[in-house]
Amino acid sequence: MTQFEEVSKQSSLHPKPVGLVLQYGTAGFRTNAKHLDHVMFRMGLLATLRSKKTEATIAVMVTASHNPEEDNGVKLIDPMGEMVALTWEGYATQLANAEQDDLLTALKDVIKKEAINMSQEATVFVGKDTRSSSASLAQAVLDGVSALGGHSKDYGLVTTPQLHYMVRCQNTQGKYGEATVEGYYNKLCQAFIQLTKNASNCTDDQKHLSVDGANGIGALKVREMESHLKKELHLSLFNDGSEGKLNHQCGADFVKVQQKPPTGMKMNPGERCCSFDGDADRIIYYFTDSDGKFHLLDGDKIATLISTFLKELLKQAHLDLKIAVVQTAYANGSSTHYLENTMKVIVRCTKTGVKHLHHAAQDYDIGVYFESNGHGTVLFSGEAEEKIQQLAENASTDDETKRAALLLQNTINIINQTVGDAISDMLLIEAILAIKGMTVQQWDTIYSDLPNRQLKVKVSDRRMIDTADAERRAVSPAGLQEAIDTLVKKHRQARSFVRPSGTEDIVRVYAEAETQESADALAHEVSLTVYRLAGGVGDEPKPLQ
Ligand code: 16G
Ligand code: MG
Repeated sequence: MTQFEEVSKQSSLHPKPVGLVLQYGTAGFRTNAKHLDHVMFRMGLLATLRSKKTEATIAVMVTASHNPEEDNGVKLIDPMGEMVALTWEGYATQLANAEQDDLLTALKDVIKKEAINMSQEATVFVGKDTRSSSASLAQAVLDGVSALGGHSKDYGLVTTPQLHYMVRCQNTQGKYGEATVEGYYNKLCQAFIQLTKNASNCTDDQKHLSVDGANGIGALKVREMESHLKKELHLSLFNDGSEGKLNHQCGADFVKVQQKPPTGMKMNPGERCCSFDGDADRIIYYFTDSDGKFHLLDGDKIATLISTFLKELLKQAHLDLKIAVVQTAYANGSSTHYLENTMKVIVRCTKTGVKHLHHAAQDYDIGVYFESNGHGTVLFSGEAEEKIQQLAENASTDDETKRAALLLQNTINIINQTVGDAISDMLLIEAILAIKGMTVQQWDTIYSDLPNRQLKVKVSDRRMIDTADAERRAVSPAGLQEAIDTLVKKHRQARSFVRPSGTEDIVRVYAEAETQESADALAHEVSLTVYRLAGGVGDEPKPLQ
């Protein structure tokens, strides 16, 4: 049987529902798990082609992140652990939407366009989250890989960032680390222990952190990692999947959007807590104070903490490296103001979606990128890593410089540079707080967030809304931006923008202002404008209570 006959035969076992159209969105395909079997098989095929093309290992992750348990999704991971290249997102959409009889034609089209040598070997890593649909969907991916004669390695249950990490390790011949989950824990935890070993300011109380695992894969992996941390960090794990439902009233997305604690978590006043999302590539910190007030430390606060720490170390090490923070339009205005005016670091704003931030962060010696929702990491250029290493190893370096260089070196090792990683970010944040002897309350007061509100508006076709300037301005429909500008002027310290969601069939509205009442009112007024100018469906948006 030829390769293509095999694909034909196998694909009939993963038939596409006629007429179903899906799009490879911001974070891959994502929809109800019932509609995804054929997509998974075809992503197995596509990943095999991508592996042949790049002559490297590629990975496929089965997850729908913070979406409800009934949904699932899939993302492709490129050789260095980054998101798959843009042109291949297009191929993914074409392949997923080809009707059953047209699949071979669509496949051959990719092979021709990319001039793929079909006799080249291919290897695909596969991972999945804890959703009940994930096992059979991951099997469909594996079937796709074998139909095209590719090799596969099934990592089973892993977090999304762990799979990104494995690919990078594999394709750099172990230079980045060992391509096993055990290797991942060893590298990160060793770095954590090295970073915190001289943190004399740190009391036992301060070594405690409560973690909301969103009832997902992150919870399993935190459990698995705990033994590697010895006594250096005491974790209390909640929403570990033993009772509650995945992402249901818990997890990083819930906490960030609702601005309240997750259910299922025991919180004492002042205690440091964090939430992961459903595939553990986002993290959010928070605490309640003695008056019961909830304090959220989101991606912007995390970026500020990390970049302050790095900047101090660079100064102590006398290293002249260019550091920048990359944010999106969702970044709280106070964070941008603080970073630019007090910390005096370069701040860049990109469109929403990890790939955009990641890309921009690559332009600097050190690029710290975080979305407010808690997805982020730090990228070091090859040259920056080399300079830091030389300094750490140079015998004539003086004590203070050497200490700073060693801390920088271990910071590099604790970070998963492929993508945002809740586990790695958590360890880095915990290490920084320990080294600085800083409480979560002190971290929180670095700057005060402007009150803000996010709302959704349902419209008949969200593509009617087009944006420019990193999504900060709407260029269509006509009149929308002018209307927003007029509304913003009615409030103090206000800002608002709208954008079509890349993951849901809705338009998102963001507003911030001097007071919560003002932010809520502005968000509502802008929602109404979107509803009226962009073809809202259902009831008109109501004012917030
Ligand atoms: C996805 C993106 C995230 C982005 C979010 C926006 C990745 C891995 N994740 O979760 O970066 O913030 O989508 O969703 O790229 P939205 O377009 O629905 O607002
Ligand atoms: Mg996620």
